[in-house]
Amino acid sequence: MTTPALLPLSGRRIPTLSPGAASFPHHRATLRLSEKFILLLILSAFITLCFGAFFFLPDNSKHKRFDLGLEDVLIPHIEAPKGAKHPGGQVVIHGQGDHDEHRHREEEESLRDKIRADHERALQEAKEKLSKSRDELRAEIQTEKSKVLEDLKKEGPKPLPPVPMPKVVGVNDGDPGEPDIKEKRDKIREMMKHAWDSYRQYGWGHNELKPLAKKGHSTNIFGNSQMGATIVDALDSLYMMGLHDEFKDGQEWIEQNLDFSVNAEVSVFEVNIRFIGGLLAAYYLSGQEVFKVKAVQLAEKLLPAFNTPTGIPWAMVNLKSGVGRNWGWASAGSSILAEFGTLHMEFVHLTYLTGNPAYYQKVMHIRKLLAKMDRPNGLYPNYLNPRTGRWGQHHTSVGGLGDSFYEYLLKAWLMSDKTDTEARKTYDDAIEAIERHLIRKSNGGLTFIGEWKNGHLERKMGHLTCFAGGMFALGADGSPDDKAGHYLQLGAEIAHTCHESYDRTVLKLGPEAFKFDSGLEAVAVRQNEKYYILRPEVIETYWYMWRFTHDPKYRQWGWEAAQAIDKYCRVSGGFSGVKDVYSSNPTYDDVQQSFFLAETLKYLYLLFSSDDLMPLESWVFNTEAHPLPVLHLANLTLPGSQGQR
Ligand code: DMJ
Repeated sequence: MTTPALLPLSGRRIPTLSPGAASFPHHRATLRLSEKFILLLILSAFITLCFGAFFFLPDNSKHKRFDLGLEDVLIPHIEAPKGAKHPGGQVVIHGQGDHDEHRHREEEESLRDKIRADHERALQEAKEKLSKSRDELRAEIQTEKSKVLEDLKKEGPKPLPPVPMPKVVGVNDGDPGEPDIKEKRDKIREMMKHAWDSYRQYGWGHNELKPLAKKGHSTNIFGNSQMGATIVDALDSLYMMGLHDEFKDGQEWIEQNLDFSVNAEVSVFEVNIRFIGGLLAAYYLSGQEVFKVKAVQLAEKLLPAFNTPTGIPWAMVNLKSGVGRNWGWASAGSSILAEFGTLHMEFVHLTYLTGNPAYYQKVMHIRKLLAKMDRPNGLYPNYLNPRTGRWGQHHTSVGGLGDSFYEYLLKAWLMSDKTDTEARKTYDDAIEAIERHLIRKSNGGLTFIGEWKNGHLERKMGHLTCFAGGMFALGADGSPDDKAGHYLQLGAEIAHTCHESYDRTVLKLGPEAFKFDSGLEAVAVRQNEKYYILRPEVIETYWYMWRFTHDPKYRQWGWEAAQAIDKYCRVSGGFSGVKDVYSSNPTYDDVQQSFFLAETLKYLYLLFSSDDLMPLESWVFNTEAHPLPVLHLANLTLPGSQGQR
């Protein structure tokens, strides 16, 4: 087909002029005719020139061919004629001179015929095009375009390369044995069913549920589209709890409705931990391809977020346009440590499953960039500007804005079967600085993790920070200088402090943030810090501590929390957060968060299951509690990883 760009678009068909038409249009029409003629003339002259030049070209056939020695690379393999040396060496011909000369002449002749025919065809096509109107040409281009699109659609997404399924261990019933524990576990499964059924009935397909208004709900982290966040987030919990009909129902919705070609601006971090993490976990647990395919489709849509001057991704990206930006509130246009630092686990799995090195390279680039930066007091500030590559405000926390960055360093090491020692070392160094500057004991003897703000320690701890108890316990084994005992102890102390923050409230549910100041110990002061929104972090730490110590108090504390949730957060349309845990008559926030099904109920269920359900030697839970299998990277090279590990 003639390249549309070469077409003379101004060369419309000459309009038939009615008598009495003004002379100006007639003049323009005459000009077009001559333009057209000149163009045709130039085109024919050019073709004739090429055609003629061909006959004057030197005869290259007598020259040695392939003398650059590149043929082995560019041409798979050419069988050398008998008696000839391998191409690239001297060609030795055995008494066939005349015969070969004759063959060359014939080849040349047929080549010339072919070129002649091609040129004539091109000339003919050009003539035809010139005789068409602009509208006709437009219509032709449009038809071609639609045909290409149609063909592309028919082809569908390219199938992913098959890769060996990592060892999937411990996906079993996890029956705890003891009847009283089993009873508790059954109660948790019943709570899961109530949360799911309510969402199924009132919020199906929406991101979350408003359990009092009994309708769908969404926050800006998912954009303005209905992406079924609760379905994706809940899948693996349903699977582990043996709720297989519900799982199937969710799978069907995903197959038929989950589409990422939407004009929605979403949080890269949230979509990664909830959707990609959720889909990957559902894939590994069930083996259903659809989850893997959807995870990869979504990941493709997140990649444009990395198109920044430094490669540090934007916080948000529009799934359709690929345009990214940062939160308006984040220190002078910064990206957030806990957001761009919480992609590693999922992205390594994406590269493993697709063979596409891009994912791995993106997250390794972030790691390398951070490694080169100066850190005030060895601490990582929560804000980093993706344009300049400089830190924003010097605020460090192990809670909101910082938390899962540290978690993913440790888990990158665990997930690599402990071969990613760079990640482990970075984690150890970061924790050492945190212990030195952020971890203190209160007057009443409670260990807490404060927040570092421009050289000053704020003696306040967030509910989010409570996950760190579990993280310290998980990282104890393998810590430097044989400090395993110390970190397990630190995990226990944080678990205790966080339990106190629950125990010192009226509802026995923890506030969003609590202080250790002016005689205050683990209690919230400000009204806007007294809410509980069904968060998992405290229960998460109980579960890890249970796995590592089997101290029954962790099951006891977990059960207290489960009962409190069932008593104060349960409503007929699901579960809701409460606005004040110190009030005996709390009001609801009317949101059933998707992480309640993904994390809070899953950790509770695991707490009352036997340890052989999802053993920690084989699975690593992402920050949204989606389990990903350990990859035995010692036997595996990830595409794009050469020389980087
Ligand atoms: C979850 O989405 C994840 O755990 C995240 O890392 C932080 N907080 C929420 C739940 O509180």
